[in-house]
Amino acid sequence: MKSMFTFVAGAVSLVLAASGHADSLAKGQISQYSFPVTAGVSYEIAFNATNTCADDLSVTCCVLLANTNGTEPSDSGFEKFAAAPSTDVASLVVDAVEDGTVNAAVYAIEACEFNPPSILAERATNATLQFGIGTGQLGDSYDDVPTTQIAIDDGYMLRDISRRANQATTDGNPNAGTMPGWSEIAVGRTFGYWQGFNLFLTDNAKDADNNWDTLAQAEMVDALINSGKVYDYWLSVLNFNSFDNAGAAMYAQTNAPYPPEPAQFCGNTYPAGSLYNAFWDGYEIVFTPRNFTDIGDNYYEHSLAAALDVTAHEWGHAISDRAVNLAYQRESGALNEAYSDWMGVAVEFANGETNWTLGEGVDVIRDLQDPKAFGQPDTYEGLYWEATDNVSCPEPDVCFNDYCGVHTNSGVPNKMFHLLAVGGTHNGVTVTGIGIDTAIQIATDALHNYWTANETFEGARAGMESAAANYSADAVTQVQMAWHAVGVGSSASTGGGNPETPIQRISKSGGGGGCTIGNGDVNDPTLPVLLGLALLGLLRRRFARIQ
Ligand SMILES: [Ca+2]
Ligand SMILES: [Ca+2]
Ligand SMILES: [Ca+2]
Ligand SMILES: [Zn+2]
Repeated sequence: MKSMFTFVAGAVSLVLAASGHADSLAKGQISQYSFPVTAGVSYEIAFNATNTCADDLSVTCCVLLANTNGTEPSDSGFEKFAAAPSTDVASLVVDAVEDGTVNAAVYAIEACEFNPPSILAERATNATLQFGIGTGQLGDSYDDVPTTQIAIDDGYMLRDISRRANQATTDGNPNAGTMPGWSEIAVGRTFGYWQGFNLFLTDNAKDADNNWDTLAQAEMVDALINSGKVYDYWLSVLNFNSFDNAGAAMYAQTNAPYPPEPAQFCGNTYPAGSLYNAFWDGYEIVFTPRNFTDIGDNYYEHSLAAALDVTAHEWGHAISDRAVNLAYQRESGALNEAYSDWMGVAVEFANGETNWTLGEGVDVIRDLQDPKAFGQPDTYEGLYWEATDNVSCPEPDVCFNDYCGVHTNSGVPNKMFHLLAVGGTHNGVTVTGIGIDTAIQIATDALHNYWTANETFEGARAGMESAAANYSADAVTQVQMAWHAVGVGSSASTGGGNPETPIQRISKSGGGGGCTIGNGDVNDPTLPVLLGLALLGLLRRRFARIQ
C-alpha cells in the first residue's frame, strides 16, 4: 500500500546515492546524527554501507543505531539497531510519541564506508498496522500475523504494535493491550556474525507480500505469535504490562547460529551453529534455527520457537530477571528455572494446551507432574537431588555441576507447583489445587515482593505463604501443603513434624552433572556470556547479567 506513506523529498536520493559520496569510519568509531520528529508519526530511518568487510564478504561492517528519547546512542547504549548483509539499504522504524528528536548513529564494527542515514519514509503511526498471513512450524495457520509496513520494497516487518493501548480500536485488531506508544513485540532475523567480535548481525524480519510462508519465516512467525500470547497472558492474569510491567518492548531473535563461531566449551569443541537451544540474554529471547545437520549430533526438525511453553519459559526469565534476578546457582538458581517452567505451563494452559511437559511437539525436556521421568527430583534431597551445600558443591560451575543443579533441583519446586495448581497426593501428603492461574499469581507476587537474590526453597515457601495471604486462607494452607508434600517445611495443620510417608533421601555428592549445553536443554542466560556472545559482550554491555 504505497499510498499510505509519503516519501520525504531528497531522502531517497541521499540514501541511495552513489558510493562516491560515502563517509567512512575506522573500526570502533561512531558517527552521530539526529532527526526532528513529530508526535504520532512513524519514521523509517535508512542507510547503506558501500563496502563489505574484507574478511567476510557476506556481512556489512557498519550498523545503524537509534534512540527514540533524544539521547545519543553509543556502542554500549542504544534501543534499536539495523544492519545489512551487503551494501543493500538497511532500515529501522521508530514511532515518535512526542515532538522532539530521534538520535541515530553509525557504528563501525570494522572499517566502514557508508551513505549517511536519513529518513526514508514517514507515516502516521496508527496507519502502519497490517495483518499478514503465515504458517508456524507445527502447521498452524494464521491470518492475523501483526506486521507493520516498511517503505523499502513496499514490504512488511514482523513487528507487532497491536498490543499498544492506542491501537485498541484499529480495525481488525484482536490483540488490544496497554503497551505505550513506543513499544512493540518484534522478531529479528539473524543472518550472520562478525567473527572477530562474535557479533550477530540481525535485522527486522521482512517480507514483500505479507505472506510468511517460508521455512525460516515459520520460525519467526512462531516467535511473534507465541510472544504475543505470553504478553496477553501476563496482561490478563498477572495484570502485568510486559515483563517489567512498564510496557517494555519484547524482542525475539530467530535463526541465530550458536555458537556464532567455533567455541571451546567444557572441554569440547563446538562448531559454529552446532548447538540447538533457546535463551534469554538479558535483553531479548534468542532461538537457534531448526537443525537438519548432524553437526554436534543434533537433529531437530523445528526450532524451539514452535513451543509455546519454551517461549513462555524464556519470557519467564525476563520477569524474574527484572524482579529479583535470582542468583543462577544452588536453590535460588533452581527457583529461577522453576519459575520459568511454571510460566511455560501456565501460558499453555490458558491457550488450551493442558499438559505438564515442557517442549512437547518439538523436544520434550522436563515434566512438572513427574520430574523423575527426566531425572529430576520430586522431593527435597530425594532421588536425583544434586547437592547444593557449600561443602558438597563448593564451586558452582556450568560444566561440572550445572551451577549446583539448577536444571535438576528445579524438579522439586516444579512438583510443588503442579500440586498447588491441580492438587494431588504426593509422599502421602494431599494438596487441594487452587488453579494454575492463581498459583502463578501467588508465585509472581512472591517473586516481586518477598523472594531475594539468594532465596532458598524454604524461603520461597515462606514468601509464597505471605503472598497467598492476599488471596485466601485456603491458598495459604495449600501453599504450605504443596511445599510440605515435596519435603520443604512442615504441614499446614500440625505446625511441625514430617510428611506422613518417609521421604526417600539419597546422599549425593556434587559434580558429574555434565555440561547441559548441547543436549537440547533450555539453557541459562549465562551461557551466551561464557561463549562471548557479542550482543552482550560488545554492543549491549549494559544489559549483561551480573552473576
Ligand atoms: Ca512472502
Ligand atoms: Ca506445547
Ligand atoms: Ca507443554
Ligand atoms: Zn531457563
